[in-house]
Amino acid sequence: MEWETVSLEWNDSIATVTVDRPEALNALNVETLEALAEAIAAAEAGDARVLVLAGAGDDAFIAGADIKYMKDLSTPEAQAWGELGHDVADALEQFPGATVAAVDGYAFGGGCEMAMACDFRIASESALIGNTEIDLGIIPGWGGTQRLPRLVGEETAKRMIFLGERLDAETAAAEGLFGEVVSDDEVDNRIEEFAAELASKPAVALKAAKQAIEQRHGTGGLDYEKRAFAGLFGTHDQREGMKAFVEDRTPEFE
Ligand code: CO8
Repeated sequence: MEWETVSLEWNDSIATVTVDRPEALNALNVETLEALAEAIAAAEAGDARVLVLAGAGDDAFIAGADIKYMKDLSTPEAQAWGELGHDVADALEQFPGATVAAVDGYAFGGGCEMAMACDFRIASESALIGNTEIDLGIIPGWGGTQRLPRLVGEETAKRMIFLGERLDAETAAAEGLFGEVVSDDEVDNRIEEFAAELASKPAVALKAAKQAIEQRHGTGGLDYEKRAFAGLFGTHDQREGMKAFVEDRTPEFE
């Protein structure tokens, strides 16, 4: 299958899914999210033992959901948009093989959320990550309110989300958001090596271990987040926050 903004490449049983929208620092619009969903499904259908999720180029993993698309959405439209992103994040979380986010560059908002839906996050030294949605007058809408506290603990997650912190790689690793940080030159090799090691393990046992670990999490929080996120669309702060990003100025919140 061919997609305009997503590619799927195979190296034996390792599938690499790459988001490629350089003009928007790999931000996710509807077309790209739909392509991602199809690429992940194709990797699963091809029995990938490991899925690596990456962003094309050195500047960005995924700079978030596409703000230009999102800025004028109504609540029902935001609800559908939220569902689509949740479906992709859930597909990553429930992928039968191991998943690795290769975070080289910006991973903000929805980019951070896609990375958190993976089993592992390996970052380059220059990567920056955060659930930055608050500065747009919204909340994390693709699972961040549930997955961030699991990784970093509740108080730290609240600090990061309430303040919209943009963390450098070293800080993110110290807080538990990155599993590993590697120099910019070495990060691709390290991810290849780690993926090969994962792929060499017994696939059925790895899948069982992953599913057993996932049993700890219910879906109530994710469902609550979907409703809360959509409900913020149309508020003054959401309209102003996103308009200010597009106009490249500081927002004036109520
Ligand atoms: N959406 C759309 N376009 C973007 C985005 C984005 N998230 N990020 C960057 N771009 C575009 C810029 O507008 C710019 O386009 P143009 O050249 O046409 O003006 C181009 O990419 C390059 O960006 P910059 O010129 O800003 O590059 P810089 O290197 O100066 O800055 C940053 C890079 C720091 C990444 C900056 O672009 C930035 O802060 N981007 C926004 C990051 C952000 O806030 N992301 C979170 C978005 S909200 C979100 O993800 C919600 C997820 C949940 C959705 C749930 C839906 C229901």
